[in-house]
Amino acid sequence: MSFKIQYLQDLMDTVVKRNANEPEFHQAVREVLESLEPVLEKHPEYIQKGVLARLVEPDRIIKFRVPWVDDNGVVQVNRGFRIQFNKAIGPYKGGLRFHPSVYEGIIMFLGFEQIFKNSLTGLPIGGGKGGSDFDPKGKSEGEVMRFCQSFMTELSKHIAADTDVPAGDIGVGGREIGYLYGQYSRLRNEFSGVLTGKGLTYGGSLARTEATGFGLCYFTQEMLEDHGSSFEGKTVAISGSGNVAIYACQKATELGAKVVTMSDSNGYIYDKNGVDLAYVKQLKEVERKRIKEYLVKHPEAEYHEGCKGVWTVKCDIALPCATQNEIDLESAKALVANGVYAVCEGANMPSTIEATQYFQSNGVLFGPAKAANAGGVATSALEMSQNSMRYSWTFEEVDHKLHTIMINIYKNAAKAAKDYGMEGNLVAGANIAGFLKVADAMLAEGVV
Ligand code: NDP
Ligand code: 2IT
Repeated sequence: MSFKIQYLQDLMDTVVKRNANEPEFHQAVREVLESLEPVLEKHPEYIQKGVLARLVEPDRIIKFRVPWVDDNGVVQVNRGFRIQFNKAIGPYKGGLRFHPSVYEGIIMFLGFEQIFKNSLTGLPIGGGKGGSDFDPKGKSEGEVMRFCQSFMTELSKHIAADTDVPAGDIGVGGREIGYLYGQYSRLRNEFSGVLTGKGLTYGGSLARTEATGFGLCYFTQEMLEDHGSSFEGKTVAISGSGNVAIYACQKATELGAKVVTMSDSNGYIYDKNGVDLAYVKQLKEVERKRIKEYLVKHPEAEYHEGCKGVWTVKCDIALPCATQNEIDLESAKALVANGVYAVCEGANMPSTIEATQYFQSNGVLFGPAKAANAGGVATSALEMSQNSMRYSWTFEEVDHKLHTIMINIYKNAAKAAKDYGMEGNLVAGANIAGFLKVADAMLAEGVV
């Protein structure tokens, strides 16, 4: 599709030309620019002051070699990235992803999305993202530690507690954050809140582990209640079986739903009795095994090879919590044909643009990632606050703050959509609400 405002079409063309071969980044930018058309019609100053042209170009892209020695004494070389996208409203903030599919375009799309998501939290955090094409799967503890130490040896030159504060994402959980933190602390000889998602013994926040999944369900609950519905008695399909999926499963179940699926990159399980989450946690968080092992304890459940099939399971609510573009148009059609009522995105950009439009034009309640999964980074910002205060809040205090933040994100996105004549369109609402705060800060701070 082309834009109504010629400036946006020209800007999109520039983005595509300047960042050739980065389709995920193009997709993320296109969606935001489309949402902003009605804002720019009312406020041409954002164009005149170059706000959009500056927003689509990161402050800096840091790209580095990560050499490490494997258990056989062989030197391995991976590539590391940190993209510091925008710091108009706070220090760069966003996760690190370790996955073989990581290249510059993935970090660009994630960093760009993070600007708007972080703004939506209402907390003072700018946008950034990083990672590596390193695959932690199948590596020994020693290999993971040496990789993390090498990665941080370079990254430490570019981050600091008031400058850029990384956290986890795919392939980076508590274990990796621990090794990264240890190396930073050693190199700088300081103890600061330079990473979030830390362990509870060295400055981590209670409820950060649960935050993205719990936040996703708080957002979904608010959206459902706004339409006279709830999780109570609903059947939920979840993809993924990592950090976000596990705690989304826990909270959806606590709120009265039955979660019937989980997946990994090999396949998915279907348990019509409701997923045994304690066993999934044991398999995934402790033993680091594949989801198909679920059948060892639950032979009555089904396992299917291939992760796409998860969207053919009949459900009322779908919570994609694995990866980008996991729901394409075909999967969206299958979900709608099975009567899905709501889709809320736990993963970043899990629905293609065509899938999103299909949900919206078929009356499915749709909660976009930037809004729905912002609970993780919001709680990271709460971890930063606690680190600055040298204090820690109880689980209940953090969880309560998270819940309030998610309700506000829903309300602000819904209101922005309504204010700009697109009532019910939370994709547009989230993009607009996230944009306005950053854009106004950029106007105030001048051309930088
Ligand atoms: P984890 O590494 O803990 O889990 C990722 C899960 O997704 C695993 O089950 C993994 O399966 C599956 N997965 C990963 N890549 C693919 C792929 N290419 N195809 C199919 N399945 C895949 O990561 P998280 O749970 O932290 O992250 C999941 C999503 O949520 C990501 O999109 C992330 O960006 C997003 N997110 C994470 C936040 C956080 O706080 N952690 C915050 C906000 C968003 P396998 O084990 O086979 O790789
Ligand atoms: O995508 C995300 O928001 C995250 N991976 C969490 C980032 C963070 O800084 O907690």
